[in-house]
Amino acid sequence: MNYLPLTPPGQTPLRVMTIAGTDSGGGAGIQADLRTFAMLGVHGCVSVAAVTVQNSLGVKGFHEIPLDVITGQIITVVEDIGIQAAKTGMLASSDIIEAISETWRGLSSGGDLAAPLVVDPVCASMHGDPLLHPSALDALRTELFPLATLVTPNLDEVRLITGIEVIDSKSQRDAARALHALGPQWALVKGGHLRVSSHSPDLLFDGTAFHEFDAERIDTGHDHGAGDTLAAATACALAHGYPVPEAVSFGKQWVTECLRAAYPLGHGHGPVSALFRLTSGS
Ligand code: PXL
Repeated sequence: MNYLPLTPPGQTPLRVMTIAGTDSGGGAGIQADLRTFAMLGVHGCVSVAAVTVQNSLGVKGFHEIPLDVITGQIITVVEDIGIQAAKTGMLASSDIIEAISETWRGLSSGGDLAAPLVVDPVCASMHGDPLLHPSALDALRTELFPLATLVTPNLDEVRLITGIEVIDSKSQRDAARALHALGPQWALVKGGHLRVSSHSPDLLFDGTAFHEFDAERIDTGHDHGAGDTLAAATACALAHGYPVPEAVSFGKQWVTECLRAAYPLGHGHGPVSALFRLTSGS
């Protein structure tokens, strides 16, 4: 695959912010995002929205960060450092989603921020442990989705957000239309959990045309952080100015390589690995 352009040593790289939750096991969330940012040559900034207590076996609990601390992290970074893209992940509650949306709208309308926003609407861990209060789905739909350049739900999240059960390519298209109707510029319906073939087709829609992304399905038990990694790499490509379909294509290739390099960790599910770039000589 072709990687993103790198910045020469001593020069300021592009900055991408992740607004999400931390994973004490280091596999998903902010830790996964920062690994991908670093391996793609991007300077990662963070707004920690929640701290999870978890290992490879599951999420034991989480702590929500106070709203002014979450929004303060965004504002202080944007004012000084500047960001060329952002992504959201685990946001835990409707109050957090509303506060982030209000901050994003304020910075954008004030002219301080003109960056693409990737919204990965994380609802639960791969073990099924909740990472978003069910009462927050409305805030996700009405507050954050309209601000998004791109939303990247998996099939469980599609069902929770739109009520559509994706079982084939027709229902995948219906879901893409329903997601797009909520206001994002682009909706990506990830087909990774749609077991129709040896491939994992993702469908991207901008209200006009459908784009299909097919990639080899990597069947691994170690895919913790795959969704985060796809959204993080896509955000990096957007920061470089790639059009959304090219950015998604890049993110998809990146997460496929990270899945190929996934490793066991602890007694449960291991993470996808962006670290392959350090070992493959590429
Ligand atoms: O992969 C989704 C995800 C995102 N963010 C955090 C998580 C998880 C999955 O467990 O823990 C913090």
